Amino acid sequence: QPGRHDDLSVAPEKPALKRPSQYKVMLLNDDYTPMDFVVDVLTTFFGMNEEKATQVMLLVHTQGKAVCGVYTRDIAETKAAQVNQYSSECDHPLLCEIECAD
Ligand code: NFA
Repeated sequence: QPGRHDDLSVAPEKPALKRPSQYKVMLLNDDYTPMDFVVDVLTTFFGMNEEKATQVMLLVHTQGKAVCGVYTRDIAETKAAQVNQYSSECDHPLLCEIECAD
């Protein structure tokens, strides 16, 4: 019949898309890693400027841990692994871990 609408265009299905889970990359305090090295890690791996990196480093130092950034799972895992490998290569005990943010 003329003028009849196609059902699909009238009632579209909701697309089956979910927002990907977000993960926090946490930096952990220790008694041995030099403060300058931590600032260097935060500028190199997390794109922070010197001032922001110093703030986050001091937060980790005083609170025990702090968030360095929030990413999707693959990116968060890669960042943490890169930091842990670099620290180990430089003979510092500095560690990152990831935590689900949702
Ligand atoms: N606590 C370390 C020190 O006193 C500095 C540090 C800060 C280490 C943040 C790890 C993370 N040298």
